[in-house]
Amino acid sequence: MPVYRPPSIRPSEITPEQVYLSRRQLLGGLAGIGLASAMPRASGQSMALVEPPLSFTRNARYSTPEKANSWSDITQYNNFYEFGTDKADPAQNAGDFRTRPWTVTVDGEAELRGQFDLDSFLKPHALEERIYRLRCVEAWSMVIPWVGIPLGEVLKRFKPTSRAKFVEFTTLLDPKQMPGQRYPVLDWPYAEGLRMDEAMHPLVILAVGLYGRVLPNQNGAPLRLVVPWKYGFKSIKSIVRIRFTEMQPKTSWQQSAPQEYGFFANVNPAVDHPRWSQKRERRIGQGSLWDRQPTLPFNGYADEVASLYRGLDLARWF
Ligand SMILES: Nc1nc2c(c(=O)[nH]1)N[C@H]1C(S)=C(S)[C@@H](COP(=O)(O)O)O[C@H]1N2
Ligand SMILES: [Mo]
Repeated sequence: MPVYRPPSIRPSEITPEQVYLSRRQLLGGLAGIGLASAMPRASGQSMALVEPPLSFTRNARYSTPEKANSWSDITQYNNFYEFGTDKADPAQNAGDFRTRPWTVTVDGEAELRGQFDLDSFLKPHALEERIYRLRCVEAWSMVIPWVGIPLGEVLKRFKPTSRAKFVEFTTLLDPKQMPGQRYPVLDWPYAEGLRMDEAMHPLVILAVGLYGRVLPNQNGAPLRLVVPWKYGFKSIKSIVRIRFTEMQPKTSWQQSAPQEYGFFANVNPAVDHPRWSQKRERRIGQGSLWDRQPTLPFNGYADEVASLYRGLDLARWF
């Protein structure tokens, strides 16, 4: 992946000292309640922690029994190039990112289109918790307890037409707030896409929270996609636009390196990345740097999704 190093800013520099201290005090005060062990002690936490916990039901059918990664693994080891390319950058640089008010635009091949305030966009849907594996194309993985809503139910509301063959997602473009966008690391804004049948699959969610709390900014607040059988880069963050299209949309990673990042991006241990093997992966937070576990086809979700790709040569359409 391209390398650039934005100036590194400590949280104490980007947050008024008073706010920074009161957040830390608040965190101290959380010790003793159920989630305390999973809650952050280090710097870089977001204001999400001062919002009330979300109410949701757990979806056991679509949750892995594996042990979830800690709050600090999930919120301090991130890919969010809009806030820098180092894993620690998003937690350091996204703290003041404004996620309200937030407008989601729905357009393209659908009977209903329009601009929606995030709260009205989400309102018809009940929140669910789903514990999913996330497999990054860089050969590491995590287990994350997301809170969100099934994407398919959202898309149906807008009555896609028969010409809608794909769905395109776009991240906010705002170089003032997103320092990484001041550098040509990717062709901003970040964009991703799914084929319509993939998008409608019940495993795909739009996440608004994790560990029962509002999403920290570095994890893609206020609204991000989660597609558990695909490499993490499909799971686009801070979405402002959802568009139904007839043609396959261009995705940022495909445009930057088409031979390395395909449109489908299905986790496939049999297809190596041109620069490294995909056979194994490192589970963040477990074992030593050298411990690797086998990568499962479709990231372990083959029973649910393999049928979507029947007849497709997955080595060619990677
Ligand atoms: N807008 C945007 N979305 C993004 C990215 C990004 O750089 N920008 N990185 C992707 C990659 S490569 C991964 S692995 C996941 C990481 O999600 P997490 O930081 O919440 O674990 O976000 C994905 N979504
Ligand atoms: Mo990734």
